Amino acid sequence: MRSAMRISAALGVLLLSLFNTSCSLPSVPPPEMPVELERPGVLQGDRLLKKTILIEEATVGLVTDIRYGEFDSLPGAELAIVGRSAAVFLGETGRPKQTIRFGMRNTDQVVLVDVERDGVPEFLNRGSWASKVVLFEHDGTVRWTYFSIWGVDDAAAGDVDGDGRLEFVAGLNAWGGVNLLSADGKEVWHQSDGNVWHVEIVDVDGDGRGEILHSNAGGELKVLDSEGTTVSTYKGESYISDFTLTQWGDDRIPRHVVAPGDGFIEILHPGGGTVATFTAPGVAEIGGVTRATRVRFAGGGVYHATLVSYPRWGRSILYLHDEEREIAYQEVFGEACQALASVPGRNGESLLVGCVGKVWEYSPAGRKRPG
Ligand SMILES: [Ca+2]
Ligand SMILES: [Ca+2]
Ligand SMILES: [Ca+2]
Ligand SMILES: [Ca+2]
Repeated sequence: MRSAMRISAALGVLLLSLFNTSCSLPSVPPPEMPVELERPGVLQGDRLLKKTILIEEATVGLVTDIRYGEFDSLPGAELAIVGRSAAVFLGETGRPKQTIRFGMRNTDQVVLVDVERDGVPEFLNRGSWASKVVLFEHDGTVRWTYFSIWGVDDAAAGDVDGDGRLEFVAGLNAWGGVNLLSADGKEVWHQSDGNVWHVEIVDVDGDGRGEILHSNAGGELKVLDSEGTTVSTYKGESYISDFTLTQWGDDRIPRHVVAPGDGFIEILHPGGGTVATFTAPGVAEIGGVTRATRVRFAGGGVYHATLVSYPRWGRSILYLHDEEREIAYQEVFGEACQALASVPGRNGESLLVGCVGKVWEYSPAGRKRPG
């Protein structure tokens, strides 16, 4: 009964987010905003961190991905700020080197990918009911699009067969199931399931090939191999719809699951099993967009950062939990910020939060900005 109510509530959230709050669904009352989200500001740990604006660039729109790496043929790393409308690459001086505008509007969550691993990044619009899955070329033109009559909930990129080229997986709404797409965006296989809210490709068993990890109408997580065969199905403490990946323990790349619950954040092994639970007042189980990263500040402070964004309430909440799993920092934003990253500086890392046309940089208070 409880799980049926959760599915109904999750459907309601999805429909309401689609048709905005003007749509009334009498059978599913809209969830109330947690009281902790009402007033934007730093709620805890205001002496821990210093917050500055890294970049303000309206042309990017809502920032949905931030990546640090070698993204052009010139020496030195770049910081990629990817938004719904454009991507900006910053050089080591912090100045923009290149701006790429996307040749299609109506995007949702655009992330940086490199399909051929040739060092030239492309961009994936992960898609939603309101937008297609789109692979943009490096110059922002459209390479291919994918859509389904069921509606897309999410899509992700990863190498499932270990040949060095990325495949794509699309999670579809209602009874659309899960579809694996080739590097060219063509359907390879289909597996049935209900409401595939969120998908990722992650190497669950450590053999160098990615497995498909997705949530479903039952609030479960499911692991599929490269052929689409179910490897495992498991549940967390909460109903899992949206989730994200983070580094935990010895992870060199993000591969542990982060799922929001009502008032807490749960970290799970990608193959199943809870490894940590963080108290997080104001976090709601359903309707959020979750981002997470580990951050190692100068001076040795190591924190697990989680950002949960609620488009329907125009709010997001940032938590930093310390190694004792206590809340070290808590901030509410008066907008639905959707990007979080830790990036290296000269002494330690800094934490970046991407909002609408803007990226905030957090570094330890009382120290010079690293980098
Ligand atoms: Ca470079
Ligand atoms: Ca490429
Ligand atoms: Ca491949
Ligand atoms: Ca694997």
